[in-house]
Amino acid sequence: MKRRGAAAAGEEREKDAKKQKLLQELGESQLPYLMPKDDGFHQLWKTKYSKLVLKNAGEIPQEVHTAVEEAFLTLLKCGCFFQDLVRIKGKDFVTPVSRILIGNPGCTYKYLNTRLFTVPWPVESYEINYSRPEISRACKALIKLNEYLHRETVQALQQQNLAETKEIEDWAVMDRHQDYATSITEMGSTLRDQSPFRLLKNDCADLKERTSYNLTLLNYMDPQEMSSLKREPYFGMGKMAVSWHHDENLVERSTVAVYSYSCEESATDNLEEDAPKGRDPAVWHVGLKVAWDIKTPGLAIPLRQGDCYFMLDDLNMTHQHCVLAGRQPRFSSTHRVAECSQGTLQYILSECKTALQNLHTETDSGHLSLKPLDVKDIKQVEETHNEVEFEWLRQFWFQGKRYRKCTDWWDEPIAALEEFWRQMELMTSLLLSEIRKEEHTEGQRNERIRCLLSLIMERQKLREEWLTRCHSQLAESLPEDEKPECRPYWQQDDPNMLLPFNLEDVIIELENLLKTVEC
Ligand code: A4F
Repeated sequence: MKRRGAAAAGEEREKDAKKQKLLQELGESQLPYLMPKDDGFHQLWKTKYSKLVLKNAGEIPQEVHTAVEEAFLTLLKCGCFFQDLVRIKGKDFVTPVSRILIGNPGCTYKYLNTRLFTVPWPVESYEINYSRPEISRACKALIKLNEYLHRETVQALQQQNLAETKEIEDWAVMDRHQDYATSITEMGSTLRDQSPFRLLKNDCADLKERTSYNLTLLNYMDPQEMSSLKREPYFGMGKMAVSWHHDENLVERSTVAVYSYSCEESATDNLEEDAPKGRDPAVWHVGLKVAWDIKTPGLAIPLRQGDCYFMLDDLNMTHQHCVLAGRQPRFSSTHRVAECSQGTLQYILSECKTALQNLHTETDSGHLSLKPLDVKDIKQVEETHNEVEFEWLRQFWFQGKRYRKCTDWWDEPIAALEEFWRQMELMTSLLLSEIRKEEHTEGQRNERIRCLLSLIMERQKLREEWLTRCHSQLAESLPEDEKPECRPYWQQDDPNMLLPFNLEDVIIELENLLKTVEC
């Protein structure tokens, strides 16, 4: 909210144009892709996809499979999976895949302009009420899976680092001739920083940061309930549950670990057809390709019940992946290190508190007034006002009452944020009164008006957009407890509100003030 916008939209348009050009160049033809049964698969994997690591179900302890299977089935039975009404390039779509986010309390994860809020998994010093005991058990199973995948990831990265370690060893051998024992401690910092030892020091901290999964996004889809899945456009890999993409909003170079659980076909459904040409449409696969590269063949990796895969290091940046649908329902648990510097409850509460420090309450009368604000303060207060309204409250209520299904954890924090937002509405109205008083020099006043105006214009634009989204045909077609709520919303004549929901008149007033001063 604070630092994105036009640049990101421009990037998106550029990517889209590139994608269209690529598809045009391809015409009717299709690019090659390999599967494990194909000649050359292992060579291609080793050379172009080495940061993809697979772990077959058979290599994973049975108790992990048993607990995770039970967790998936419980969450499905309790109605905890929801299709998201996401926004791509200004248009709304319902995802074919249903999801639930589970993770550290107070954490959120944003994908396709949708902020999902974690159903908290049990961590020390948090008391969490789940709506049913079996949901509590499911969350416990998923944090245990998280710990298991974390350990496996560290091991996989350490194995991949062997090559780097070898380089360090070679360096040390070379250095031994110059009294190796003293060289590490005594060499100057410049030399030490240029040497491969720098890698060792950084690797420890980075390894932890890039593998400490703070949440998992669970997916569920039954392809037989989905009438119109898209076909994979470049390679002819068949129907997709999720199109080609990079996972968004992750800590740079962090791993994504995926546990995949596809339900098994009954013997009667499982009639082998004549050796099919491409990938088997009955089996779920993950597809991979090198981003913006049509020379390197793609990969389609079959995923049997309980298989795991790891996208290590920068694989998610350099490559794109898609999920190719099989015939039977499938769950997955995708463990991520979400980049949440602006995505935790702790963060937004602290921003609100900073903003509200500019509101003074008189001890005896309780009378509220604004402390003197310079342009920098106005910017902080009004940006936080927009951030809490559009990145938290509207995002939360757009998802209906879904979070109540599993836990009441978010009720109190959202109520607190709503109260802070109310106080910020008061601050905006007090600020408008101040500006109307003309107590500053012309230059100062103009600067303050411009600052406030641009943030109020953004507020108005986003309110219109959210109001439209909440009443779109797609939104209205969702089941009752998933229906988006446009909140906060109030009528023009609401006596409890200091400013109107529709800010057009305020914008006109501020524009006129600017014009008057400039004339
Ligand atoms: O085609 C899709 O995968 C899709 C369909 C839909 N109705 C809504 C969104 C998507 C989608 C998508 C969904 C989940 C996800 O984790 C990543 C996704 O990436 C995408 C997409 C990238 C649709 C288009 C696209 O380019």
